[in-house]
Amino acid sequence: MRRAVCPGSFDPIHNGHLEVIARASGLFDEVIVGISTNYAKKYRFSLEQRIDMATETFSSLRGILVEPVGEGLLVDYCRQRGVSAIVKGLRSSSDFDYELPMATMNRQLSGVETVFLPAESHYLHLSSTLIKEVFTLGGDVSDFVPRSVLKRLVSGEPVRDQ
Ligand code: COD
Repeated sequence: MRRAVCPGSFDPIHNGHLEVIARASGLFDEVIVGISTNYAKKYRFSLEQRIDMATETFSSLRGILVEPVGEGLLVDYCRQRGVSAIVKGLRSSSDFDYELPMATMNRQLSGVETVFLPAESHYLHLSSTLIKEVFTLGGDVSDFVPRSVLKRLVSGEPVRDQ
């Protein structure tokens, strides 16, 4: 079984993420949407909420699992879960500059390869940060996020403790 992980903060998950994850699932037998925790980062949504939003989004799709990847090295998680590839979406050359050293480090540490998928042109501009800003300033983000996310943004669901 060829298993890959699509890691990210997913704070919140958006349609650019969805598109890359769906394409990854066509390349691997199983794709794990790996929700990361970095205690240096301030998230809008708790880990539990980020997991719930992604789980609701992919609930009807076979071969896509959602789980936390912990706060340690991603390659340690990959070893524990039998993951052979990390899949990342690339929007721009700055994404590439940021991702390339991590991909090289991860391969040298563990042999786990990173597969880069170019972002769909329609979603090149999407980031979780921009979506939160547009929403906070009163913009309509319904074309950019799945229903599970819109619901929580609109309801103003507060961050739940983890
Ligand atoms: N279209 C396509 N792909 C997109 C889009 C879009 N519009 N927006 C984002 N993406 C991609 C990103 O490029 C990224 O690959 C992924 O989706 C997740 O995005 P985010 O913003 O939710 O996630 P980040 O950038 O906060 O996540 C960073 C990671 C957690 C993936 C990274 O820091 C990591 O791998 N950490 C693990 C810890 C570790 O092992 N560190 C040592 C590395 S050598």
